[in-house]
Amino acid sequence: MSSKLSGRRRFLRDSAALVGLAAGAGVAPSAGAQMSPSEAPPKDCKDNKDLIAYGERSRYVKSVRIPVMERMSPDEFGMTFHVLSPLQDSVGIITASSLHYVATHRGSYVPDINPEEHRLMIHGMVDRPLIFTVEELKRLPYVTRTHFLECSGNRARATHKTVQQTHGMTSCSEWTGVPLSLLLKEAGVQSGASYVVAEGAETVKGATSLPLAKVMDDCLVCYGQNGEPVRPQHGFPLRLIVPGYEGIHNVKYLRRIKVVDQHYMTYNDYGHLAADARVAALNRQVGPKSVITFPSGEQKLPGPGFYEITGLAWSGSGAVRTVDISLDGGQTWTPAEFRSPAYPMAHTRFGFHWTWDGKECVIMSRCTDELGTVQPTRAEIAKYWNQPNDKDLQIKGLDNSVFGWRVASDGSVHNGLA
Ligand SMILES: Nc1nc2c(c(=O)[nH]1)N[C@H]1C(S)=C(S)[C@@H](COP(=O)(O)O)O[C@H]1N2
Ligand SMILES: [Mo]
Repeated sequence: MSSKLSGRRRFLRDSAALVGLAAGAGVAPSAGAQMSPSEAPPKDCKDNKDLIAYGERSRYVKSVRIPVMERMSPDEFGMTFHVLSPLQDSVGIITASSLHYVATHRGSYVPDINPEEHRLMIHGMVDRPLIFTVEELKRLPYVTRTHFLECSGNRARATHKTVQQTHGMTSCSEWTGVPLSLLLKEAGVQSGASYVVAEGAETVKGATSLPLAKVMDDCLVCYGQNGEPVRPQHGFPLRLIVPGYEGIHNVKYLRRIKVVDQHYMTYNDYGHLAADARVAALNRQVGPKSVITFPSGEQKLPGPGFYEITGLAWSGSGAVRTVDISLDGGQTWTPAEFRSPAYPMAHTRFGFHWTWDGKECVIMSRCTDELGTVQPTRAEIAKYWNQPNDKDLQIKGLDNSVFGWRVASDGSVHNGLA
């Protein structure tokens, strides 16, 4: 206890800004928190039916998703494919569903599915083909687990300014659903089966081939996300969660599971299949990855003093074991602390006490997962692929390279690749 207290005193002493904050705490709101006289007073809940029925966040909270830079959005058909989560404002490990990133295959609208009409069919190499309504699925034993999703398009470029742009195609939810293994055991998988093809119900029929072993291990047919039904953008009424596999395998609007004897080509394989086995291997399970969300691009430190560096780490191979922080562009590393549980295949929140001396520096995070795999640096990736480590480095598979933010002496924070 005494060490905790002395630790706390040290943060306050180390920072002029925080001393002011501590003295004022609980006394008066800061100027920024006061309502300007020109703003209308908020409506009282009792006068507003909508606010009683379904809550809204404070009108002072402005954090929003944005489309990716690299694709024209909306496109010539009026569609937006990839929408980025505002990681710079994230706290804890759960992404609010309304701020979860969205990735949609080319040509598909978010379908408007009536759950009473929706069916999930299990067929192919099974003894008893089965068709479930959503209500029937909900009567079965279920589990709730926390898992991240990440799109393989989530790669930092030098042109990106914020962590939303460099890393915003990952999010983490609490998912609730029936283990797919339970449904397959009911159907009776025949010998010789080795894969399943999972298919979505929307116009382009997003589909994926998955190894039977993975499916029997931990895949979930989910109807719940963060305490409510999965939202339409994330697959309402049923969505397959394939923990740790890159986003594209997590089929939304799930309507069909066909048990088969080999990998079948699907819409998803377009642009994702690779002749080089080393690239192909990278295209399935997300490697250990992490990013600092504060301080991050376009944020500004008011001056030297104490800051809590914080960020997210995750791995497709299991739980995060350690996160290290470098304050000198990757030359030396010091362990960070966990600020959340480290669930398998879930975002894990880390924190690190930092007293900034006001000098320019590059801050980085590095994740090691429970298999002992360490998040690679760009230099290591370049060496592995026999490429020069420069701005043109083409990282194959999902980019899980160590990433840094450059903190300039004026406190402004910039993309370390720029
Ligand atoms: N049916 C269907 N499933 C889909 C997609 C889709 O367009 N249709 N997009 C995939 C891709 S590319 C990703 S990265 C994830 C994104 O999930 P999210 O939109 O819920 O974040 O869903 C995958 N599942
Ligand atoms: Mo994706």
